[in-house]
Amino acid sequence: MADKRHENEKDAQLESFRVDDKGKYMTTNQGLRVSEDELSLTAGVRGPTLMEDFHFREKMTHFDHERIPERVVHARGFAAHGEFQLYESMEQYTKAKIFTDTSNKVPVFVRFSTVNGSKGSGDTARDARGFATKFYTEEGNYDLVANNIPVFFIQDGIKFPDVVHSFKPEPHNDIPQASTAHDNFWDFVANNPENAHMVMWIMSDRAIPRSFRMMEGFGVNTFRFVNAAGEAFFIKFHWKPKLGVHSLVWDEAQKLMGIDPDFHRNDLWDAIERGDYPEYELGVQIVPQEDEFKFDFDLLDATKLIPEEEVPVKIIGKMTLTNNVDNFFAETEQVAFHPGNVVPGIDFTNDPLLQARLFSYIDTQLIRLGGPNFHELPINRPICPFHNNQRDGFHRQAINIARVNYHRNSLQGNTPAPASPEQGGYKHYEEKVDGKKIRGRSKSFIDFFSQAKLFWNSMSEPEKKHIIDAFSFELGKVKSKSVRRQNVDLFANVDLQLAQKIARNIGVKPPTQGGSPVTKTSPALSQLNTTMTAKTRKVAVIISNGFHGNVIKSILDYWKKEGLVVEFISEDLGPVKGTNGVVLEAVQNVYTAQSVLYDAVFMVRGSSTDKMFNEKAAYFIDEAYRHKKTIGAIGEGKKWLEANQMVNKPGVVTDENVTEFARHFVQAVAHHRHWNR
Ligand code: HDD
Repeated sequence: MADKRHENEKDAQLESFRVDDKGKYMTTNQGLRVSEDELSLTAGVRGPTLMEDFHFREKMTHFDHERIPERVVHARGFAAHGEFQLYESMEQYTKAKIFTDTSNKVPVFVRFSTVNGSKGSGDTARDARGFATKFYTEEGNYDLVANNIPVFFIQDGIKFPDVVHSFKPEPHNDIPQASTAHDNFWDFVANNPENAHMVMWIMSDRAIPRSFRMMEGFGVNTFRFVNAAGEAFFIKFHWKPKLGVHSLVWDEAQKLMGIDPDFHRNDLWDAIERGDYPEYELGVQIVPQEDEFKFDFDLLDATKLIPEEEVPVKIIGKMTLTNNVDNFFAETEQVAFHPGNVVPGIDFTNDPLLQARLFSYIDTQLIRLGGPNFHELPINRPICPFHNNQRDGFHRQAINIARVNYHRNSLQGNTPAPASPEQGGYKHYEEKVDGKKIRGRSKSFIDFFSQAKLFWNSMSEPEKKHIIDAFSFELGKVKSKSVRRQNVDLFANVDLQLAQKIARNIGVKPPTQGGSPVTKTSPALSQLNTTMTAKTRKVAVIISNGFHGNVIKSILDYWKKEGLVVEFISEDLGPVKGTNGVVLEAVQNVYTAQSVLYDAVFMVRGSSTDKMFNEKAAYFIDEAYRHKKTIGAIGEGKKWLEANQMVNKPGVVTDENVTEFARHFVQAVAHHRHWNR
């Protein structure tokens, strides 16, 4: 791994825990040098293994206990280190140092995840993605535990076990893995209409991101900022990726589950190793307390978003991911997030989903990480000192030297002492709360369909088509006809045409009435309105010996300048020689490379005498074309496009002039996909 370590306080702390075994003697965990690691201690070469073989027992016992329970949700994840830099002080709204001190770069650790699948499932499943960030601030750890979808399935956390049970593999046979295309999930959907909005998002392109680097992140719940004067503001958090928000197509996502189940992991890892550090801007929507009831939905309802056109997202800083982890288990697996990890100036609201979250995250770590001391694990430790009277428990690291372990005391001057707010002590926002103890839901939470319709209205035509296709795929897999029909009836409340189209595709009688009257749109919700750039997009260059060295070199030089990443595919792995002494390195051949691994294709070579090559190359281009990707060809390569009637089609670049070709290709790649093909 290239050493691009970005030194900061967290990195320095982690450094003290890093262990390098290279060049060292092998020892037991007690430090005793081991003289033999392949042969057990036995009574004679053909005799039984002896109990006294402590080395064997230690090695085997440790191995037997290597696994810990996977996360009950978000089991499959991938993480990186980075830094957060604030653009401007937000002191008007919050006293949190992380949001007021622009001089400081705050170390962060970010874990991306799918929600549904097991730890060993594929990256490109149709699912929400987790986007959890731990800020190691000087006032303590602050966790922003976000998803790439701004709303949630349910309004009250007491239903979380129900929704999760419904989408996980069914209990009788543990099928299907990492998929919501089954009866239990859709039975839950139909019978819990509050999830209609979230399900629209899950059926949309947002649920099959192109890359972790091309996803938004949303805090979902409404949080609170509190400034030094004690004034509070409602806050929605947003991460906006600098590369824009882009998705795969469903056929591609399904194929990637087999061809490269680690597609998103590889993408993030490689980008960081190359120095293409992923960047996300942090934005906040700020609502003054007095505007709490200004909206046609309830700010405390996590199934609703605040349209960006109504309350603009104020961009306040940028996060850059600069380092891959050294050890997946120690860092990515053992990191423990908790929405309740806040700092002075950031507070909660009465959102019943958030309130439930505040209980669940600590509770789940106790079983997952095996005790109450997981905050001492290197990845979870704050960079600031921490002192209290908590003691003991499994795997305690700290050796608390004081005799006193209680408050109040006289033997230690009543320390560790609580701090006043002026001294940095956290003080909860003093919200007046007065009510009867009831189990009930506010009437302001009851509109389940207006924002689902707002989302539908805001989609472009291709996005709408993808949503219909996704519903048809998922509901088509549902065996119960009654559940299929119930869902069509549910989504008829959102949009009649949508429900009718799905009904036709899944063998259910199309509904004749329904539909939400909402006509509003929110352009910010459509991925067609996102940043379009070719930067870091991956191009497959299909090439063979004898290519025109100078021409290809000038194209590649230009693309490099524009930030494209190229990979050469030839008949054989190894050097590919062109004229003018230009030599390229083929790292893939037609046996290993598949079009779904790339954003675009550049055909330099013509057909071959090798039948297999011709078949594979033809399939490669055809598949890329069907997935609406940019295709470019020069010279001999053009024959492939002519043979497949692709010439002059949108996103197919064939300019004769080399400079124009290189430029137009980049422009086409920046488009992401050519839906008008
Ligand atoms: Fe959660 C993990 C995000 C609702 C209970 N959640 C988890 C992770 C993310 C989210 C990103 C993975 C963290 C990591 O990488 O380790 N969760 C969300 C968002 C929600 C949400 C954005 C909607 C606002 N979650 C939610 C509710 C509950 C939970 C309503 C329970 C009442 N979530 C958990 C958990 C997990 C978790 C069971 C499993 C592993 C973990 O916490 O550490 O506690």
